[in-house]
Amino acid sequence: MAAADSSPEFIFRSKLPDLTIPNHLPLHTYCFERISKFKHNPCLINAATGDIYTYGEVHVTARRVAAGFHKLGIGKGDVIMLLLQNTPQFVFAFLGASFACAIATMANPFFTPAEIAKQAASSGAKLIITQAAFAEKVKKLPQENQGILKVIFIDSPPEGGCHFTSLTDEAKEEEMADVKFSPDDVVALPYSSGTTGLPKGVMLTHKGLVTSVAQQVDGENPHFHIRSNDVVLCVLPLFHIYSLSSIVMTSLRVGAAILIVQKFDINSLVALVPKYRVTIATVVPPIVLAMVKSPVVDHSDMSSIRIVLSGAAPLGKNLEDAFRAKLPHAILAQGYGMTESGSVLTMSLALAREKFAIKSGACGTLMRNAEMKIVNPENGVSLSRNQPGEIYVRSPQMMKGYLNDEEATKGMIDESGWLHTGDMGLVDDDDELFIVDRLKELIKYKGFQVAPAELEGLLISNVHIVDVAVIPMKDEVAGEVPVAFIVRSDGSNITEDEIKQYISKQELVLQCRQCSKVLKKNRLVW
Ligand code: 4UW
Repeated sequence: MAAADSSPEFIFRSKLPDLTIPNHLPLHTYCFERISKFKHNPCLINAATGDIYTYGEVHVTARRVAAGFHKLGIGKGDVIMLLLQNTPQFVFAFLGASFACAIATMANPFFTPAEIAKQAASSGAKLIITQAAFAEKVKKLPQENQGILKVIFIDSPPEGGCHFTSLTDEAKEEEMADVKFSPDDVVALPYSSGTTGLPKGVMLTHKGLVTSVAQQVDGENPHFHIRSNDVVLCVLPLFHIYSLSSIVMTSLRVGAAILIVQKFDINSLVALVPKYRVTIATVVPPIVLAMVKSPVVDHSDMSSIRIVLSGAAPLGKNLEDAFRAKLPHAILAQGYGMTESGSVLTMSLALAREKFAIKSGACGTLMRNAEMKIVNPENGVSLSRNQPGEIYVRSPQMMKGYLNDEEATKGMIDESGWLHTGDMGLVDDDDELFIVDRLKELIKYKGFQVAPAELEGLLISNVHIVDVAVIPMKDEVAGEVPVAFIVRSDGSNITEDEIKQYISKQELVLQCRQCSKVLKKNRLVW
């Protein structure tokens, strides 16, 4: 809604001074700018194998991957799908794509084949990098998806398949293509449903991501003070922008070690923390809950943890207080972000080098070099402090837009450049943001997005169903779970169980990006 013309604008800014951000640089150049200071320090630690890669090794490997992409014919603007759990190869491939001026689209490997196929087609992916565990899903990609040149496996490829080492072993760093770079080039293409509808490709540029990382860790008094001797837990999935930006890119910039963990399990977590002396745990509310509830935490050495950062979903004040009572030596802080906003928007200033006092329940304070407004959703009037309204933000870190969807882009970013988050919040007298509600159609299951429209689309395609509405329901462990209200078609007696079974056996049908034709089931041969 447009702001009412005559009313005053209340624009909030960070409590920290703005920065000069080198967002003319490519993302990889910015991240590795200070590498000479920590070339021999650990960069990636693979918790599954114990393998450690130094900064020097990660830098060389990423450049070799970029050269390997070039040899495969993947170049500027080409899309590479990363269908991976958390592994060092995810980071090599993401950085390799950045060096090659290509675009990484990250997909949840636990998606159904239909969801993977949709993202591969919509993004126009030319290459898929995955694991043997997901080979069957990738095989089910339709043969009509001609754009896909190759599937590469980071572990055991199926017969005739290609291994990740073929990228790095057969190419030398010097063989990287000489590409013409622009800061507005897209480097990451995560998918998000935003405020409405189906998942869409979110175009995040080098400039936007450099800005976002700088807003967090640069300056005399960094908002998020990560140090080169920190060990940062990376258990949140790398395909989500929270993990990629606020764990990986921030750590790379400052030279911290990133402990890559494939899957959250409280028992392995309490073993990993003392083993690697984890200092920063970046988590989502269900992990905070598990840490509070689990008795194993009481008997484990958690003394190395100095920061726990929670975000991606609401963290209740009671849970925050219970966590502080359990791990009093650690700073528990919240951040709030969104895929479309190029990630983090607000973060607790308890994480700054020179800390500020914070309140339980607050989602932090606006990042530097950004503006925020709180707007009455009924009449578009900008509100002053302590009044709840829709959160609008404007900053160079925001997305360039949705891929091939101008209309949806216009629905999210208005003509004055304000991004309408679809979240309701208020800014208090100390500049802290409190999120109070959500206006948009989005369900957050354990911090993961579930688009109601996607579930509704699946349900309505069943002949026994004539109408459906999917909404979130509060859940103590997951935060929210989807609940569907269904109107059966005349004469149908379909049961709840039959509907659940129908959902679990989804048909593989997708829209072809080029011709909008519906493609039928088929197989891709590699
Ligand atoms: N409290 C309440 C929160 C909160 C929240 C998000 O999946 P997306 O698109 O994106 C994210 C990104 C989170 C994030 C990124 C970087 C970062 O440093 C950080 O700090 C911890 C967090 O979640 O979902 C966006 C939607 O998720 C909800 C909110 O509705 C938002 O629009 N959300 N964070 N702290 N709700």
